[in-house]
Amino acid sequence: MKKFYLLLAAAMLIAMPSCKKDPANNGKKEEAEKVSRIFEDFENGGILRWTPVEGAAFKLVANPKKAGINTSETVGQYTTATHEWDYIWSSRFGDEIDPETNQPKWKKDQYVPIDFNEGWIIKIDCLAPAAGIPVYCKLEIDGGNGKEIKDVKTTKANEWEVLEFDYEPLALESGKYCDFVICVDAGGKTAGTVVYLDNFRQVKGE
Ligand SMILES: [Ca+2]
Repeated sequence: MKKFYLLLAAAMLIAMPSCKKDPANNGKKEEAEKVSRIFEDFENGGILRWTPVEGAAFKLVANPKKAGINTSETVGQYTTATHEWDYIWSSRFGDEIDPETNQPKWKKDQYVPIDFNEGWIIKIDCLAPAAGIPVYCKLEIDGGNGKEIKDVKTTKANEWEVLEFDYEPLALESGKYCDFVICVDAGGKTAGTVVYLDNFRQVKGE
């Protein structure tokens, strides 16, 4: 009987869920990802059109630190402004101008709304000068009305890391959300902080 209880206790230990949700990864070894969609990798001019707002600056640059988890060629460079809520937003417009409307053409084929059946987690690679910088990631539907994750901060200085945004608790509806808003140093007034972003992707959880 004693042996039975020992076995039972061992089985319960094995069955106990491990703590897998770790928004900022906190130095944990990255498990193999099941990437269902890549939204942006900034290679060859990038996939989306990014617009900086409230004084933020944003441009595509050569990867300043090809090492660790990100050895790709090109990344997005975000420089913060004194505004508490400076940000960048993505849209489905390309840089090509439609001669009829004189407006940028839509990139409809490249940008369909997110299907959360393919995963609730959005991951972004980030290279920051310091740990503890809050990075908000908001998903928006046409015309605004976004939902954001506010509890993610950088955890490393001068080293690529993965920022993880889990939208499952927000129970967002599939087929509606299509644009990103990224706010670095969210709520802070520090200007001139340069943070690099790359590999915006949708990942299936365990
Ligand atoms: Ca890249």
